[in-house]
Amino acid sequence: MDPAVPIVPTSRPRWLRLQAVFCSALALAGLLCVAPASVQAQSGGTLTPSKRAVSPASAPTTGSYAGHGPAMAFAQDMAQRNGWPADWAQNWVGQAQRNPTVLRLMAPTPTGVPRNWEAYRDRFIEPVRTQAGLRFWQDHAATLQRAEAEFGVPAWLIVGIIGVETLYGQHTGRFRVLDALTTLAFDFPPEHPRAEARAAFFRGELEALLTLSRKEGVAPDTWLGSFAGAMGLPQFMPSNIGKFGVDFDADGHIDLRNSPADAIGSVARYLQGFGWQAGMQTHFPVAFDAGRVQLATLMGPDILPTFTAQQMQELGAVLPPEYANHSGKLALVELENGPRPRSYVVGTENFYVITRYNQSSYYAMAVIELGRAVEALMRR
Ligand SMILES: [Ca+2]
Repeated sequence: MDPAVPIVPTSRPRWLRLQAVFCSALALAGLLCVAPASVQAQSGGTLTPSKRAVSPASAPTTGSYAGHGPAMAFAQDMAQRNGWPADWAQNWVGQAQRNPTVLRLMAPTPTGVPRNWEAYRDRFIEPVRTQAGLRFWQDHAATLQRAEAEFGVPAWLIVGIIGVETLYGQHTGRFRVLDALTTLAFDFPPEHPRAEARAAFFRGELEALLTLSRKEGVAPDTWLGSFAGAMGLPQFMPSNIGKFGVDFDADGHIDLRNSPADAIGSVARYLQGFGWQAGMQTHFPVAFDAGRVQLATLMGPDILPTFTAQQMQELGAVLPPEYANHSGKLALVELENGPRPRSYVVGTENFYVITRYNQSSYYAMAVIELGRAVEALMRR
């Protein structure tokens, strides 16, 4: 969950990704060819490593942030705000190492690469991942059931998210989070269209990391995660661990890297916090009345649920009879399929909740389909 980056942009490029950064999973999945672009978010990073080389002339060198003016000043401010010893904060920020790989991976990816839902889907809904998901569900069935009872979030959705993010903990990231966040906070790539805002975001995450370290009683340089600082099975950013982390195995610590129970409870609480509604479908099929469909109007709000079922039908969408009177707001979701025709579904408010984890309709669809595929294996 790094905020940031949609792995694959929604129907139009966005710079906001709320939760997850599964860079390791993406890289392994070879998604670079699928995603055009952007990966940035409020919280996070880029999912799709850029192929653009960092020019040697401008590439930051490695080195510590000890003596770095803005970093040291920020450490002092943090200490004052939080009542920490100033030398403690400056010592840890000063020990952070500038990491050029983090900056290279965060740089915007080239645009113009066609998106391809079918190719994207095939990377995630495949036997290795579904079998790992089956084992995860079997191993943690009681915990998943407890999370569903407590937070109203179904097991299949939690299983889908953790599977897409990290292949059930197999790829949680090997970057030192202290280095990644400090690098992004003080050396964010200036060519990024929202460099200032992104750097400010990462300064907030650095503060959250130090807060978390004090709370958990661990050294700030021990955390490992993605290049954007997302950690553990569900790839939570530090601030989201603070807001949504759950000690679901009741051992006194929130440990998203080593405790599947804590990861399960935290994912469920996160989705509940963003408004998951138990029992509501995520999406359903749609057809169009070719003679009167107003596609541009339907696509206008992108994935934000905006239309009533009645309004959608007035704009030429043909909904399945069982959803013709759906009571919540809806969005038309468009998925590109490379050179083949685009496909469409109608997303409900619950579909939108999943995109709060990663602002991408492709991400949400992959999570849903993986979770449902594993659920089917469980029922076999
Ligand atoms: Ca725990």
